[in-house]
Amino acid sequence: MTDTPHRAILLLHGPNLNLLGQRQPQIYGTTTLDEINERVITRAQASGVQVIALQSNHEGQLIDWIQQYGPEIDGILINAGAYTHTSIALRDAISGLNKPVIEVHLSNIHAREPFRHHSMIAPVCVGQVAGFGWRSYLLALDGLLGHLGLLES
Ligand code: CA2
Repeated sequence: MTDTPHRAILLLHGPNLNLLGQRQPQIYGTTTLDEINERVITRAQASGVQVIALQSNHEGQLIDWIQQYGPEIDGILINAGAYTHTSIALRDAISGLNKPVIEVHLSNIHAREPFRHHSMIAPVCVGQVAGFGWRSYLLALDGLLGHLGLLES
């Protein structure tokens, strides 16, 4: 009997995303972070993949988690919130990891204020999904699982 390798991904949420569903529903929708996590976990489970879901308002904490969990996981889905547009440190943590990372956004950052159009982390990610509300996360999960060869072609 051959053992199936254990697969796991990290689902990282950055600053203020803990408030999802409570404020600015016209931009970010009414779905809460817990509900998004549940939907991603359920979909990933169907492919035999475990999800470690974490949120922090602190840049250094996000970087610590990337360093801490990085060696054990197969890839990352990250909505870095506003750090997307500012954080060279986060970009360095991602590029130092050598694992596939997908950037996720609820809103279409390219259709918003000019300061949101640029992503510091996009060049070190496999791809970016933006503008589909909570469904952005499921689309990004599909992208990551496909990239890892865990989806049927
Ligand atoms: O569209 C996205 O997912 C963003 O990453 C969300 C960030 C924003 O800074 C990025 O430009 C785009 C902001 C998240 C703030 O989330 C809130 C949720 C509810 C109430 C207030 C803020």
